[in-house]
Amino acid sequence: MEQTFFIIKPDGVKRGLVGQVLKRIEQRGFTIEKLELRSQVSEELIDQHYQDLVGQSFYPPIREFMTSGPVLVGIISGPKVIETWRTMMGVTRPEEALPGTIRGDFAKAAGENQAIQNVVHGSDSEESAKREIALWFEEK
Ligand code: DAT
Ligand code: MG
Repeated sequence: MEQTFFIIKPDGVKRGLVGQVLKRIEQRGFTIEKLELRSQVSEELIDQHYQDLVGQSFYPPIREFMTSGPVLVGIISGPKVIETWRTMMGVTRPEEALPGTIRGDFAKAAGENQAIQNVVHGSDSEESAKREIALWFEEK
């Protein structure tokens, strides 16, 4: 069965959105295979997670945001879960995310020079899902 990796980001946990996000996963019929609250994520782990973005000018605020508070991380499974979870999340920018999506319903638009805080993460391909599951859950 296909699996994907997701994060409820610090804004989602702080704003009390955990229940509503998990409800959508359950409602959609996906299986929660793993679920862990990580109270403090290291900068090193976030840099590895976002390895393709580390060099970007907007990246330092993202690192700061992602290490600013507890996150909930997990694995969900089901048919076509990678693509479907991305659809359920909505697009990256809160102001462009459609109503009905998690980001479109909950994410607050960022001010200038602020990190985009968009409530959730989801792996964007089978390759990313495998890499991210190993990074976050397997002993190194
Ligand atoms: P997504 O989270 O939709 O997969 P991504 O992987 O391209 O988007 O980027 C990861 C996070 O980094 C994203 O949720 C918000 C931030 N980000 C991406 N592109 C950005 C940009 N051009 N300016 C500011 N922040 C950005
Ligand atoms: Mg991404």
